[in-house]
Amino acid sequence: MATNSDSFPAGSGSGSPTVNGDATPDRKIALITGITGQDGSYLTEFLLNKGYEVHGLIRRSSNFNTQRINHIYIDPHNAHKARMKLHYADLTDASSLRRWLDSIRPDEVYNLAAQSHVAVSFEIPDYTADVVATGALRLLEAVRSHIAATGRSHIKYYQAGSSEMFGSTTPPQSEDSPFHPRSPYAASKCAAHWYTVNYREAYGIYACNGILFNHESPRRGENFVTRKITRAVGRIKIGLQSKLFLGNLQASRDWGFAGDYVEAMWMMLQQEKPDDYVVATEESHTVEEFLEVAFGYVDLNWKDHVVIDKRYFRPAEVDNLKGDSSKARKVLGWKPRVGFEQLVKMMVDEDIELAKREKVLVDAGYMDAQQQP
Ligand code: NDP
Ligand code: GDR
Repeated sequence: MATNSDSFPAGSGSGSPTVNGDATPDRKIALITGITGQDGSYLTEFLLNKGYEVHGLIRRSSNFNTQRINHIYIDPHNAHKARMKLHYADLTDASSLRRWLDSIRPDEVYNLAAQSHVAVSFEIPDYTADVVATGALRLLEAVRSHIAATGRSHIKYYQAGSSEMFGSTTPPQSEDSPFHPRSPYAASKCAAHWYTVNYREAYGIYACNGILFNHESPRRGENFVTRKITRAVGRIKIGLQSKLFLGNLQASRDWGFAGDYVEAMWMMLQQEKPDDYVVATEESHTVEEFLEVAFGYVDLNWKDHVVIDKRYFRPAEVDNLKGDSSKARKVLGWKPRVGFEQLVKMMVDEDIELAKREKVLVDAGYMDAQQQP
């Protein structure tokens, strides 16, 4: 990211001149938690293209965690027109959330931050609940008290809800389907969902829940099954790896493209009234079908490489998710542009290129083939 790393993140520090809420009357200001994640990066690009000023809250880590947004970062010391600004905060730190809201004075708040890995949530349930459930409550409360203090009642809030909340409910799942969460992550997302509904009903806040089904991309975290598969396909094809260890291949998911889904988030906040929406492709595929397409695309047979490893099975599984997104299609006018096969091929293409770059490092002796950068 920044060559002058000491200065990062841009705009941090109270009273910083780069924090300019309400700066330009015709420019909207968005605040995004989870900006360094898959969706945060696509949403930032989308909002910048719409002319927004985008502020992202990032958490402190011992290494830079901004790989997904490096390409849109402009060092504020080198450019006056940097429209993406980053600030240190954490969903576990209520004071940081209120402080940045007061200072940035956003028009729209997108709460995307989460410990978002379902399997990991069984390992760290307490932390997952703190970030995913109570973190959303902290942010809603910060919005409520910010509005009470400033009168800025036009502020809008988006909550990143998940199809995991439906859990074992029979598909197709719509806004009217009951929740039956099957993990600490999913139960925490249900709490965040109801906090959002409650703050809308109790305080009249413009707050929406997007209930998004799985969405993927070349920027997907490498320990989610789709990216784990496409990374392996790239590395196997280039000769850096031979085996891929996976868990349950029979689970079905409604997989869409993240770039399409961030548009739906924005659309929800442009309506006259706040509401909750399911966002999905309405098509479901098993992990095995994903394997068939991904390996088949580069003339490999997944059965020659995949090894089942019990460690990747979950204490409780979500077997079948398939959304009914008719409300979002009708009310928002949203529809997905990228289909299943196109998505898989897009991810494989990018990961083949990535594996080629790794191979150069391996051949030059800068990297061990077992090690990933
Ligand atoms: P990612 O895991 O890629 O990104 C999560 C983001 O949250 C990262 O920026 C991460 O920061 C940040 N974060 C984690 N913990 C904290 C914390 N304590 N305080 C502040 N920030 C934190 O998720 P996605 O982009 O895929 O998903 C975005 C949101 O949508 C999440 O809430 C997820 O649960 C939800 N969702 C995702 C779906 C999907 O298929 N992708 C489907 C439905 C819902 P860092 O980079 O430092 O780790
Ligand atoms: P999910 O995504 O749990 O649906 O949550 P993930 O890709 O982790 O799992 C999908 C399915 O694949 C099966 N699976 C494996 N999963 C992983 N991660 N690793 C493996 O080796 C493996 N083998 C099989 C899983 O058991 C599961 O059935 C994602 C996250 O983005 C959440 O934050 C989001 O809310 C939901 O999607 C919608």
